[in-house]
Amino acid sequence: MPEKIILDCDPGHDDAVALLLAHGSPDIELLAVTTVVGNQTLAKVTRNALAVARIAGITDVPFAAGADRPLVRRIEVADDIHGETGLDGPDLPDPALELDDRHAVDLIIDTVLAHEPGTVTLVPTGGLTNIALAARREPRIVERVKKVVLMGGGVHVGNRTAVAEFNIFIDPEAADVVFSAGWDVVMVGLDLTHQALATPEVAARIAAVGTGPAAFVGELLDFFGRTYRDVQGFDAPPVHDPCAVAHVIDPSIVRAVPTPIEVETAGALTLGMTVADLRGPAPAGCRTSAAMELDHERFWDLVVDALERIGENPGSGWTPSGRVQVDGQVPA
Ligand code: PIR
Ligand code: CA
Repeated sequence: MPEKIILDCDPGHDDAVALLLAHGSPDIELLAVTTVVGNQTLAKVTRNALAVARIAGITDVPFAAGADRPLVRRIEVADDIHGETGLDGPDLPDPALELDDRHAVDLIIDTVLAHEPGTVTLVPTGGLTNIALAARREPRIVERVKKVVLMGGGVHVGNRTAVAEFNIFIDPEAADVVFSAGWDVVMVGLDLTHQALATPEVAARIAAVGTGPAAFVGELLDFFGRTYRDVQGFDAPPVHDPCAVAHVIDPSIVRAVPTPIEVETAGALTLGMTVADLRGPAPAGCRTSAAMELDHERFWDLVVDALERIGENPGSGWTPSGRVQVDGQVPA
């Protein structure tokens, strides 16, 4: 039986890959997609989500827009990494899908309550504003969801600050609500996602799929690779968000260990840090875990397999720009 998920995202290059993986994987049933302010404004990331849906050929999944700002803090976007549109690089087609009328928080709640208890997994890959609001608005979903598998945080690493990861840092109060709500939380943080590098070999495998959607991923990774190189000094970009989807598909590919984790909301130097207690075995009843070890080969197998299953999509409204070399080399 495929795992039922709701993807709450802020596309975002790696969010787009997560959406393609979720759509193309035979082990995932994508119930709904919701958007949240993060990498760019809500309007931009929502448009991006709909454009990616068209390229992927997603026609029968509800998409809804959610929070346009964090619970308490000012909006902070990641235009240094994701560009002015939030999905710079490829030219995007006009969306074909209409947004659902509901607010994302209502779509999340309705979708969870419409399915059997313990069957729906939430997969947030942006700030946690929508998820926190949903948990507060309808506490029954905390009992009903199977688990929350989120991309965010990290045990030893930060990217927005020395110790804080972007998705947690932009809305630490929401992250605190989500980590302490009482449901199972798997933190797929930077310790794990910095192993999910789109190396030249990976880019070559994706190019070899030879379809429009795969070429689209190639153009995304080309832009993302350039900014990651220029801004953060990486040789190859870490493709964070599909790691959370991969954990849902097969936890032996994205391996997590039980660890108590709390979110810092008051620190002067440590705001947004996910503080993991690594002393000894986790106490009985610990509901949080941290992903630490990636099977790189099998992770990219999942992504390539999903792209092969998606295949060619004549209605995508998208053609490659020709700006990306397809021999696996990232142009200088
Ligand atoms: C990636 C992101 C934000 C900032 C940087 N520097 C890199 C986005 C990704 O979409 C991912 O979900 C998470 N936030 C990684 O921090
Ligand atoms: Ca994201």
